[in-house]
Amino acid sequence: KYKLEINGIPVEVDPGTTILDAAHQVQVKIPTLCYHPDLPAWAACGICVVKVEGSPKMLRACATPAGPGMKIITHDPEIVKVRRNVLELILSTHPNDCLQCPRNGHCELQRLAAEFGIRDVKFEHRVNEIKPDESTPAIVLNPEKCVLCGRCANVCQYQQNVWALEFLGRGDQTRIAPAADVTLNESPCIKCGQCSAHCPVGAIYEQDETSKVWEALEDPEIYPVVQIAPAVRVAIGEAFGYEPGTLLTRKTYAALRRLGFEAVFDTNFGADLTIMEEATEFAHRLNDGGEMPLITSCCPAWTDYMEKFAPDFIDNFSSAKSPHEMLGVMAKTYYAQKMGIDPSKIFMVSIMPCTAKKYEITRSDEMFASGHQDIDVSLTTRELSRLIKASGIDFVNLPDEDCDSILGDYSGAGTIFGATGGVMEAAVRTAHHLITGKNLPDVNYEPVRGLEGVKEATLEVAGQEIRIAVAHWMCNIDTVLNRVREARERGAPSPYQFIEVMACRGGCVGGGGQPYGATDEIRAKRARGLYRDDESREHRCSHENPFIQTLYKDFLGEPCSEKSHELLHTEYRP
Ligand code: HC0
Ligand code: SF4
Ligand code: SF4
Repeated sequence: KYKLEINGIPVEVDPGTTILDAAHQVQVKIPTLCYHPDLPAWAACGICVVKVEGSPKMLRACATPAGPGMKIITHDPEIVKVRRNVLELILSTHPNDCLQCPRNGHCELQRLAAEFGIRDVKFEHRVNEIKPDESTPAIVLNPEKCVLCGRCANVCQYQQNVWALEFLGRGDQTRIAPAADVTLNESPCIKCGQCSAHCPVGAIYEQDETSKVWEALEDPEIYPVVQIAPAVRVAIGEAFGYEPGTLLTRKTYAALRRLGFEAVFDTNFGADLTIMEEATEFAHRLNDGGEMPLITSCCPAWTDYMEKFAPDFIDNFSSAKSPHEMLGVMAKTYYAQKMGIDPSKIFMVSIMPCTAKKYEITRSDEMFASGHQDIDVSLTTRELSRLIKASGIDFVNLPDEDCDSILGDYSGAGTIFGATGGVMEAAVRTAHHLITGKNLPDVNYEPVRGLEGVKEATLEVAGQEIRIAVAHWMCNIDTVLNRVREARERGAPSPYQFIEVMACRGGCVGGGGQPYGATDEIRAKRARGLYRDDESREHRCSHENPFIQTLYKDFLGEPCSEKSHELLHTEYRP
């Protein structure tokens, strides 16, 4: 351990600790802008400068290791003046239309300006006028607002392995743009939204579709219904002052009813349905020697990635649609028939932790399986919190309410979908039952839980060894795919039979549409919230959900039946 002093306070740190982290340890907050705890320090902005006794120049706390014996000053009038200057320079090229900005109230630049008491900027105000790129249905890029922090490019290139964003131009013409200066839609972007979750300002954000939802809610001709994704319930509270991971399922149902939705469903029910189809598909492949491994396909950023970068795995993809799509079709067929509602009047809104779901809902003809667009609008968790706030609902003091059980009551397996490993765990619970006729002795399948990038496990089912891999956060996916490719080249059997992939770090709990400020600590807390939900459910396995059993009995027949195929399955194309 190194011993040093920060503002006269002694501190002991491990070698390699940055000055920024050492300061955190003794409750000293050094302001930052380009730095993000998920990413390696890039030292672009210069706001975190500090003085180190004996060093002639100020050093950047985010990128300088704390050394033994250092005497560090983090705040004095001279340092504050330098930081102010940096901020004023950034503000001099930044549009000052905060009122119209999607990040108003959540902007790191706005917060810093307020903390430094900046009301006026001494430099001339000149903004590079660049039109926003609205070419994708998922995210908007508005380079005019960009502060050149580099977070989005780092996330896109190194964390997501997509390389859709980079800096173009030089000097004061430098701007963030899709590589080769094409539109985002023409770029390899997979719409994961991680850039929007990491941008400190309003330069990248989700396509805001709240006004479409307001219109539907006000139209007397329309029957608006809604569903919430697994990961929303453990993160929405962050917008209302709750600890990350607080389980707020039933308050969210109540808020949605007050907003005016006629029926409130739960994507977790859709997740149970996905498991019935996917586990059956797995059992068929296993027994009939089908294409192995089976790879989960419920993450639309991942399917987009696969179609663009790994089309050699198309035959491995599960054809089962994602849970919210399945729920959308069921609402416009089964539910509509049962309730005697004209499906063309039903307006289905999905509340998702995700920006890519905005793209998924029109990605192919199969997303219109009910004869209508199965999901009309997909909102992010952030958009839902804005809807709730704008409608004057006192979320914190809402009573708990129930959802509409028919497409709402869910098993514990459905809820853990929102955490990396959860889809696999849910699938294992039901696949084991399908193959052996018995539930696992312990349904808690720990080897697939946690934030490690690649998790592997071997499960014994009826004397057969099933090898499993779970990968999340796109930079980890190639490791797993390459192991399968190597085996293919050697003509050897696949090293895995079943693979789960989620594009975002931590799975959907870390989705690109979740409340701002996620770190691994926060992702882990959100995941723990889902596992607590799982433990508290009466049924822990999808096949035990009585409403799922009724749905098959009354409407679908068997899992993977002809009707299921027509409504609940899709295809992938290179
Ligand atoms: Fe997910 Fe989903 S679990 S992708 O991560 O599979 O977005 O939460 O809603 O559809 O259920 C996101 C989360 C979902 C879907 C489910 C899956
Ligand atoms: Fe890159 Fe994802 Fe952003 Fe697209 S949405 S630019 S893939 S980080
Ligand atoms: Fe940073 Fe946002 Fe600009 Fe990307 S778009 S460089 S995250 S300010």
